[in-house]
Amino acid sequence: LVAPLGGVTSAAGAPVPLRLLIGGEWLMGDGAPLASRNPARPDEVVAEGTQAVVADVDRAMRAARAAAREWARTPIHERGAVLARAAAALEARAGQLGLELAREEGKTLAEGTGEVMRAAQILRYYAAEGDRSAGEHFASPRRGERILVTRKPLGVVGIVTPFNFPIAIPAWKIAPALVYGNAVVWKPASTVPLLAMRLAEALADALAEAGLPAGVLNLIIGPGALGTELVRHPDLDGLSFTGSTGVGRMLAGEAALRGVPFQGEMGGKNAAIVLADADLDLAAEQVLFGAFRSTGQKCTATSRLIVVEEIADAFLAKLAARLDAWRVGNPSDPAVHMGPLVTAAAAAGVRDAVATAEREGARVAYRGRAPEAAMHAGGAAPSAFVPATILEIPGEAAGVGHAASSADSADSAGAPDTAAAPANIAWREELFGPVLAVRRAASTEEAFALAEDSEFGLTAALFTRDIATALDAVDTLDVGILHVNSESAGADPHVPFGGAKKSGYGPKEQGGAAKEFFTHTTTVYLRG
Ligand code: UN1
Repeated sequence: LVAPLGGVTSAAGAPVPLRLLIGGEWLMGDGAPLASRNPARPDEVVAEGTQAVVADVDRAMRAARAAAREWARTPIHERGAVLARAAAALEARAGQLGLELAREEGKTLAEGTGEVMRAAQILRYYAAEGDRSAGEHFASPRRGERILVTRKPLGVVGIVTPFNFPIAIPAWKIAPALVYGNAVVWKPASTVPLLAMRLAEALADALAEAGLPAGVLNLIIGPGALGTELVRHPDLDGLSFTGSTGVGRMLAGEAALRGVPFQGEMGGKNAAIVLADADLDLAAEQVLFGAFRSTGQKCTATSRLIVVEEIADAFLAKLAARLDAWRVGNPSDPAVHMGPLVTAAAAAGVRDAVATAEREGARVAYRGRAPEAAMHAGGAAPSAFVPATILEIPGEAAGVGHAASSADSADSAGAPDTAAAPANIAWREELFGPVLAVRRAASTEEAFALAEDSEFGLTAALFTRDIATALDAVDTLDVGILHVNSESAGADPHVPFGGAKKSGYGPKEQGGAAKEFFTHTTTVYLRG
């Protein structure tokens, strides 16, 4: 049965020992040492231990396979009850987990606690889906026959998740996987091992309390290469991935070779379009949230701003005033609005990209204050902080009616293929940091064309009071998610989530889409 995580708490000071969860037991990996650090205080180790090796992936897959059959035959209501129990455990510990999110990932306390509550909401949603589950029944063209369509789990599914929502994204994959009867092998980003252990612990404890097979959820902490091992494992029946487009497409290729379904939620370069008739205060608030909450580390983050020329200066001034009022610092301090990036290495990458953008002609329209020296408690250690930065990108008009032709560039991996695309890294690439690239548009039509000037298509945000313009955006913008008068980030468990172009591959997540992905059907011709 499940051993507790060693009664481990994470009071600052004592690193939590890392464990893998395989077949219901918390085990040490046989691989290289790994430590996660507080990005705001690099001398503070949050969790440490050893990582998994390839053989651990195999053990986890076997454990999942051994548990899968009994789990699939457990009534869906009982499977749902496990999720509800785990949701209650997360809620009861939301304060502590929110603090651990701040310490290991760098999210502010408010966002971290909010993420834990959201994960609980997701688990409850899928628990209720168990109660709602229904199949289909058809009449038959033949006498004395009925046709039923039943849903069955895929079997053993792999789940590969990023660092940026260390609790919520895994929850929205693992919850549907489990409730629809699959066993899971989960490989989270190795930068957030403690948070992964916390979610796994809530679920494993709920399974143990219900006397259900412990190997239903297995946790493998280790390098990215283990994701490739997972998708190549002969026992794998499906893979759900969130992360970069490059890794996602590689894993999708492996899954295709194996003939197993793949669900990929990948990058974004999401535009906010602010038109002259918009409520500019609302737009400034929402663009600020979209671009800089979670320090810009969301695939749904607003990383491009397209603003019509006549209000551009006024709007940028509003944004700057709001940013000036933001406190940047240690995210464990409840007064702080923006923390560091997840690691100093990630921050160095964003700083380099900003320098490149400036060399490529971007003008700094705003650069926030760096946090106080006290944040750099690691002395000489490189800082994980990057100031909020707004870059204005010069460029030709976007070639109205032409730029949109990049829409189906799914096979052009990386190369900008639009003549009008400015060759600026901050406009083109997902930087995953607090950087907003701005272009001015002469008209609504040009603003839409600029929004379409991207190889990504996850979300967009449009700020206007005109319903006809909003409806036009629905038809014009090739995105998976469109927000009218709200920020580009955000997701709800009951509606599909996922993107177009380079942002997504395979079935979408959440809502009914999750059931489609995590099950397959058997059509039963039934005669008495
Ligand atoms: C959100 O916008 O609240 O990695 C969720 C990401 C997305 C989830 C975004 N998969 O940022």
